Amino acid sequence: MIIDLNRKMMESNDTVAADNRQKFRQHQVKVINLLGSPGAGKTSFLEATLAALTRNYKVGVIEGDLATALDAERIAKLGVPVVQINTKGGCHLDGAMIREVLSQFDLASLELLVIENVGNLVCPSTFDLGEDHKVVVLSVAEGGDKPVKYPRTFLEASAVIINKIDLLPFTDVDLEALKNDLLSINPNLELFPVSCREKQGLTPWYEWLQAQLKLPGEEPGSHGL
Ligand SMILES: Nc1nc2c(ncn2[C@@H]2O[C@H](COP(=O)(O)OP(=O)(O)O)[C@@H](O)[C@H]2O)c(=O)[nH]1
Ligand SMILES: [Mg+2]
Repeated sequence: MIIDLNRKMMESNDTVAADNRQKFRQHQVKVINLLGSPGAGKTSFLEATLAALTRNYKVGVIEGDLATALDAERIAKLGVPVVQINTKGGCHLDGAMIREVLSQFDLASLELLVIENVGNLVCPSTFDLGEDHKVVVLSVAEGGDKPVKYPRTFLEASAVIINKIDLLPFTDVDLEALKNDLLSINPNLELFPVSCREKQGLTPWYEWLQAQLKLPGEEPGSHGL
């Protein structure tokens, strides 16, 4: 008899992720699973987002890392509740890891939870964590061929942050061609070209995020940013 361990593992992850999702809904917390290669700028993007958001929204962060707590220390400096998950070499977070740390947050008081996944364009995309949206940070320094080489991550995402546009003149990336490639993989993607370093292009992202955070019946923009 051949047992498909991979399928069994995914089935059990889906069950845990569904429980997580139910808990998030019960507490009206929106959850973003932030994906991308090592060095794409996930933590920098999160820092920029938190700086804009935490004036008006209560946000928590889970930092997934292979070995260190460096990113969690960066986030803690912003006064945001942050929990570090150390995967001890594991290449992705899974639903059970998230479930295990949820008791460390006061979910009832949060409006948004951002989970920075382990830097990797392959494994994290197959593990549902219970999030509302997967958001991918892709930097132009990685080269323009990454979406077509790693389509799965982009297929399941709601938005792609095209980061480091300040470096475009030093790369051979054609921004319009990159956008077309992304949309040919997933026509529903929201695309946000930004520079976290130069603080460029972030306003449309803040507006999109704010629209996701709106509660049923709430006026658009009632929180402001
Ligand atoms: N030039 C440039 N560098 C950036 C930008 N955003 C992040 N970086 C740099 O890219 C490196 C990796 O950033 P980090 O946020 O740690 O990436 P992560 O591994 O995806 O979390 C750091 O040296 C950042 O300063 C950007 O918009 N432009
Ligand atoms: Mg990081």
